Amino acid sequence: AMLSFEKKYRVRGGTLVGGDLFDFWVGPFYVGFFGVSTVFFATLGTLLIIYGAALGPTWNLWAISIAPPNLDVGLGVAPLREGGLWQFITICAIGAFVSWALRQVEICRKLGIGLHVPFAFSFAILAYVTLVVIRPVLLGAWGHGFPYGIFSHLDWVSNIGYQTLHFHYNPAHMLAISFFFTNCLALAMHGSLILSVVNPRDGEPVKTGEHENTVFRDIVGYSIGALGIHRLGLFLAINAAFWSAVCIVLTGPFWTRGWPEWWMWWPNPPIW
Ligand code: BCL
Ligand code: UQ2
Repeated sequence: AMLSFEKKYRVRGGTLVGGDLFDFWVGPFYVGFFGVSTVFFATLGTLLIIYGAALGPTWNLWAISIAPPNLDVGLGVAPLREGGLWQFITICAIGAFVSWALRQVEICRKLGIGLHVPFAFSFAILAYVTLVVIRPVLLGAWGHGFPYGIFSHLDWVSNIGYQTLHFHYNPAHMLAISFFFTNCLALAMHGSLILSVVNPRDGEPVKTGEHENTVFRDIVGYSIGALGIHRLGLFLAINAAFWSAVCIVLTGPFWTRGWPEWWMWWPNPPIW
């Protein structure tokens, strides 16, 4: 359902490719060239996953898994049943994620707003591409990608973690986790603050920015401000994804020993 005022924002133009050709909506959804390509890649990828599941030994949703090629395939192309499906699905996934980001760009251009949303989403794509393309290429085999399955990808994470003895000692992993947790704190503070000002006692008017600032000045002596909290949130979220990508690309291509060993400089500083 389109709200009456939305119509005036449904403007022509802003497309990156195809001019007016794909410049249309389906119900509430803007389509565009990248809407078409998103649907194409997402549908093809999903069908390939279902095909892979049909080839496999089980329909148990938790146990279905589509594995990358064996390591001896290196960076070559594998037969469909021996990792080729994984390669095909990976191409579809990247095609769909990048199409989705570019569709966000077109919508932002139409509306004349900043590109912050696609910019932010691109960090999630970066983390995924690091796992299934950048790191496998650096290590010389597609087999270093993670398998597409619920429990199988958890097993992959655990195995890769223990290969370096203690993944908590990976300094970029530490940073990423700290950003995820701080992000959670910031969103809890923001969400609860906004709900608190729009839910005053019965009969009282909804409160505004003055109250928002005052409650945190009274509690911690500082308010970051209504715009500031959103800048902080975006900063924390982007850094969480970015340092995740860094922590996994370091593991193998740039650090092959146990992560605890990376800290061997720490007990021998020039001071203490
Ligand atoms: Mg660890 C990775 C936290 C313990 C080994 N670990 C991560 C990071 C994150 C984390 C920092 C995963 C998030 C990420 O990459 O996001 N680990 C974490 C925490 C603990 C922990 C908090 C903890 O103990 C409290 N980790 C351990 C233990 C090790 C270990 C010690 C195992 C024994 N950890 C590893 C390994 C890895 C991690 C190995 C990684 O590879 C992973 C990492 O850093 O990967 C980069 C990034 C986000 C994405 C990749 C998602 C991308 C989304 C795409 C673009 C879009 C999807 C669309 C979707 C399909 C459509 C949905 C449609 C719906 C209808 C909406
Ligand atoms: C704030 C503010 C908001 C907020 C929040 C704060 C009016 C509506 C949550 C409080 C934020 C602070 C004190 C920063 C916390 C820092 C970290 C690293 C978590 O001041 O302005 O706007 O939502």
